[in-house]
Amino acid sequence: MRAIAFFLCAIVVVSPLSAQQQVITDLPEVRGPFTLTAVYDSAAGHNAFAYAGKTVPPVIRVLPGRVIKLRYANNLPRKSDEECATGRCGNVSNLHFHGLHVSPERPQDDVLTMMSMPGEILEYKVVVPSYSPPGLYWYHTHPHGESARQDLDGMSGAIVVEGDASRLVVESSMKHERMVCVSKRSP
Ligand SMILES: [Cu+2]
Repeated sequence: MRAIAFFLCAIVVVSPLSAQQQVITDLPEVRGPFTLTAVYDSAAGHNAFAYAGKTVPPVIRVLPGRVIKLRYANNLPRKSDEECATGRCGNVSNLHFHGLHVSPERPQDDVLTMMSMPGEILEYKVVVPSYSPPGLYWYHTHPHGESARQDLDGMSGAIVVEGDASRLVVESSMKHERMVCVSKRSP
């Protein structure tokens, strides 16, 4: 069977829910420097992003003109059971910041020369231009030959560029902004 996957995020504005009504937990959020780890999730049986002890990728929130500082630790096993485009996966990994108008040079959105083998760490400092339109973007792994497998494994997360007037409306109206990300994986 052909493997398929999708990743979809949306920002929704809702009224506060009571504890009984709360059926979806909020995604973790980061606004400052943080560490993202690539791990093998033995419970799920595939690779995953891990943050703060859970295999749930955080939502990166950033203002235009600021810098996303991120340490990406590749803790994937050296030997993989998964098949990639060119044969057995080598668990090489890196990150791509999808949709942002940022530099393709190291240590920013360099998917060509920034590459980590298992056991290695990449340090990203991604300058988000001051003219960046507020909105929803995403990050995912991008090692050529292996990114399809890793993205199918769900190694992706959301980026929110803040700063629009609608956020002020949300904060002044007692409404609650929630990020909902859905990903689906088939073998
Ligand atoms: Cu992309």
